[in-house]
Amino acid sequence: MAQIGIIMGSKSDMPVLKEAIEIIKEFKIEYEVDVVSAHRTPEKMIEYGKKAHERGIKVIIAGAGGAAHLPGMIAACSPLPVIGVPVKSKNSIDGWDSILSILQMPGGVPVATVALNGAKNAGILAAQIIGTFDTKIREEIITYKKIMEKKVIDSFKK
Ligand code: RP5
Repeated sequence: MAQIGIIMGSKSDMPVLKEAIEIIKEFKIEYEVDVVSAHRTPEKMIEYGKKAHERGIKVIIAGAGGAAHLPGMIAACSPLPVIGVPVKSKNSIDGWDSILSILQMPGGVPVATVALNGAKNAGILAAQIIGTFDTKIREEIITYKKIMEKKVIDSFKK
């Protein structure tokens, strides 16, 4: 059963969001992926936000570019934690439009916003949320950090 829901405003966001998918696969967490647009498929978006937790999803990663309303609107409809990924899309001026659309949420409706195109970190953060109650995943994250540390140290041995 999928525990992480990954959604994006358009299929054109996939080159960015695939970095979240890759790291979630590394952590061996089940996930689902879909295209859900706040503007083009608003009813599907509301349905997704209202029902994801009933399917067993624990955390949602939502990526969008330009006037990036998807993460905030999903957060408005869902009781689950939402991680927002601002995408530098073809309709984005310079990325700031996407960042600010996702970051500047009103009080009461948080979206944990990662860096521009920061889908890898969104995947890691989602895994860490799963790791708060799943010790096997927590161990995977501890191992991941150890390997990362070793790679950095090994990359610059004097
Ligand atoms: C946003 O508009 C999507 O999330 C995407 O980043 C951007 C462009 O979408 P397409 O015109 O490529 O479908 O809503």
